[in-house]
Amino acid sequence: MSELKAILFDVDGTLAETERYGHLVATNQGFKTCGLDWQWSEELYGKLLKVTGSFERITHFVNTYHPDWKHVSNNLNELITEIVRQKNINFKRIVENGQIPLRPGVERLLREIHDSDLRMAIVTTTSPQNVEALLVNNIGGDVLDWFDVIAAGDIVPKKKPAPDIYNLTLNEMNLSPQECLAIEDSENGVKSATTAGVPVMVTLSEYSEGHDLDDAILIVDGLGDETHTPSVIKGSLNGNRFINVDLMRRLVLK
Ligand code: XBP
Ligand code: MG
Repeated sequence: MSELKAILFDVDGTLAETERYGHLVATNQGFKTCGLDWQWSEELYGKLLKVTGSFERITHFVNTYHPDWKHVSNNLNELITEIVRQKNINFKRIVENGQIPLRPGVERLLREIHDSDLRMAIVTTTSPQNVEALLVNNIGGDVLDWFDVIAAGDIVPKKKPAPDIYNLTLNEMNLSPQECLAIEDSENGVKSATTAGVPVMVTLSEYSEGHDLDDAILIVDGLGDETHTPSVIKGSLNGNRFINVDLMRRLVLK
């Protein structure tokens, strides 16, 4: 039996629908800025999301769909690095324009946890700059201080589904996996948390369809709030109308 001490939040798909309306749009704009006629459809992007990290994802795309390009461009890594740089500029602008709101119930839950005795961390494959832009532009103030750790991007050798980013977070917070609960939206995220031994719940996002989420202890279609009770795909809300601190404590105790 463990007592819950911290909630570990994924970002993309979990806190906000950043993929379809943010990273995909920003990446396509980045291709154009770099003089490339590559444009990813929403469907292709859904397939490419199995590779986490924009740099890794674009590299996979070139190797898979444009293998000839390696011979044309004398430094593919330099080109992809520039595409990602441009993409993050675009993503920040999209977020700052207010086009990527937090999902329903996310701010409510973050505030509830912040006001409780529980700790919080961000555990994500995206870059720290993207995390900061999303949280500061949607919640503002000292929101970044709410998190003991913001574990993001290239600070680990292997991104999700590898457990590295969760292991790093547990180490920095000096917590055991069983004292935490991860909130994720994807197969890669569930695998990463589970491999690190962290119990994980899923809030389904627009790109969760078809993902293997079987290792999650609870699957809902959103966090819910006073006006909306989420649908439960796996597990139980134990009499709660939406995801809250009390429910999450019981999830881990079980
Ligand atoms: C999702 C990802 C990220 C984003 C793009 O991260 O895999 O790569 O798609 O962000 P998570 P970057 O679900 O772990 O938050 O361009 O910064 O990689
Ligand atoms: Mg995610």
